[in-house]
Amino acid sequence: EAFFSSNLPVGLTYDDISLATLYSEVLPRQTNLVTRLSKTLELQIPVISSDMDTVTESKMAIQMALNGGMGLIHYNMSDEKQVKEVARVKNHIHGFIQEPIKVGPDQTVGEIIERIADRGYGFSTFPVVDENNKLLGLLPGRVVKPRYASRLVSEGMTPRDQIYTLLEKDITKDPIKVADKFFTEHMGIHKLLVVDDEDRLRGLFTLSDIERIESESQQSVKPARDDHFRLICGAAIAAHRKTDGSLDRDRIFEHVGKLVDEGVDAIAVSTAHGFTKGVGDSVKMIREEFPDLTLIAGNVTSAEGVEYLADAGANSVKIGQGPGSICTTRVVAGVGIPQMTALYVASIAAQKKGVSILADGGITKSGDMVKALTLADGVMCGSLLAGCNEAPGQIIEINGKLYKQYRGMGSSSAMKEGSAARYGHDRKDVATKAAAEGIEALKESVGSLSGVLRDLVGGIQSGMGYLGASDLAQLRANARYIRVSPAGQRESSPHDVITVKTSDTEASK
Ligand code: RVP
Repeated sequence: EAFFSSNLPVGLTYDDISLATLYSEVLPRQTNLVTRLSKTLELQIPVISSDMDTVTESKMAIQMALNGGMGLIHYNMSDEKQVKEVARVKNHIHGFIQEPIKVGPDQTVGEIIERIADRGYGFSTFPVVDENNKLLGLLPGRVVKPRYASRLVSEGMTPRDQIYTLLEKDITKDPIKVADKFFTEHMGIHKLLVVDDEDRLRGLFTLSDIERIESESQQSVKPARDDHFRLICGAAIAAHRKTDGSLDRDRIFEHVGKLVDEGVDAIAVSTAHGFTKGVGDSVKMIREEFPDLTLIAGNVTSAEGVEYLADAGANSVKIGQGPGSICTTRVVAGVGIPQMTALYVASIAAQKKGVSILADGGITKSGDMVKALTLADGVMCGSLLAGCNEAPGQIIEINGKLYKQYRGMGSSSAMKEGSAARYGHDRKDVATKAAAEGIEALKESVGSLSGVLRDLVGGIQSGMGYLGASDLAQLRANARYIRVSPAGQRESSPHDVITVKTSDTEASK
C-alpha cells in the first residue's frame, strides 16, 4: 500500500537541501571547529581523510594532523607495513618527546642509517643509552653518514659529561617554557635531554619543535595532537577472517596491539556493510581487549545499524553506503541511502547512544561539509583530497594536464591488493566472481593539502557565520533545512554566464 500511495521514505542528499540563514553576530574567522569523536579523541577541524590506498598513507596523515584533522591509514598493505606507516606519523613532530628514539653504543652507524630510512625519521641525532636506559652520550647527526657506516655508535657519540641535561623533576610545570629558556641561553644547542635522578633518559626537547610550537600558537588552526604532543593518527583494519570464514581473533588482537603500541589514536573497523555480525563481533572483541581505545566502525545507513555498533562498543560510526564519487554500490547492488537522509536517521540514533558519527563519502564541496556537519561530528573525504601532493601515487600528465590516480577500494584492482575483505569477499573470490563496487579514476592535481584544507575550512566557517554558529554544537542546533527544487538546484551553481575563471579550488565551487 505504502508503495503505491507514494508514502515511501524519501532519500535526500546534499544538493537536495540548503540551509536557511539566521541572525548572526559570528564572524567566520571567530568560529571554533573543534570536534570530539570519543572521550579521548579531539580534532581541531572535523575533517578525516578516507582509508583508501590512493588517499591516506603516512604523508597524508601527517599533513592532515598538522592541519588539525586526522588521516585514517588504509589497510591495503601488510599489517607490518601499516604499523610502520602509523609509526611514521607518530614520530613526525615532537615537543617534549617522552619516548625518544634511542640507540645503543654497540650498534653501527650503518644500522642507524637503515633505521632512519625504514621508519622515515626526519632527524638523525639520537641519545645513546645502555640496557638500563642510562644515558651514555648523544650521537650527533654529523657522524650519521654512509662514510662511517661500519663504525660504532660509541666511537662517534658525544660522551655523557659533555651533554646538557635537565632533571625531570625540574620541568613539571611548564616544560615548553623551560626548554625555550634553555635554548635561548645555550646558543647553538639543538637537543636537550631530560633524565631522572639516576641519569636514566626520560625524554628530550628539540629546538626546531619548540620554535614550531611558538609559531603554531599564533596560527588559527592548531595541529591535532595527543597528550604526548605527537600528531594524531588513525588506522583502518578489516574484520580479519580465517579461511573457514570465522573471525581471526588472534590476528585481530595482534594487529590492533601493534598499532596501539605505536600510539595509534583511533582504529576503524572499516567495511562496506557494518551492520553485520562480523563487524559487530570484531568491535566487541577489540573493545574488551582495549577498553580505552577510540573505535570507529562502519559503514551503516540506518538507526539500527548505528545502535548495533554503538552497543558493540564503537565510539564513532561511519555513515555512508553508495555516496562515494568512485562507488558503484548503488548501481551494482541496488542498495544505499542518499547521504543527508542517512545522516539524519543516524544522528538521532547516535544521540540516543552517546556516540559520534562521521559523514563518509559524496562530499564534493565545502557547502556539503557544512550540511553534513549539521548532523555529523566529522566528515570523511576521498575525492576532495586524492588530487593533493600528499596522496600516495605519482602525478600523471595527460595532454598537458596533471592528474593523480584515485580508485575505489571496491574496484577490482584495489580488491586484488587486499581490500576485498571490506566488501565481504576474500582474494579467491576476487579472482573469480566478486562484483566490483568501485571504479578507477583520475583526479586533477590540486597541489598541497594545506591549501585545499584552507579553502574547505574557510567554507565551513562561512557556513557557520551564516547560521550564527560559533561552534559545531551550535551549527547542529541552529540548522533549518530547505528542500531545493530542480530549478533551485540550477540556481545554486554559477549559471547563465560565460565562466572566465572558475574558483581556485574545487572546494570553493
Ligand atoms: P568520496 O569522498 O566521495 O570520494 O568518497 C570516499 C568514500 O567512498 C570512502 O571514504 C569510502 O567510504 C567510500 N569508498 C571507498 N571505496 C569505495 C568503493 O570502491 N566503492 N567506496
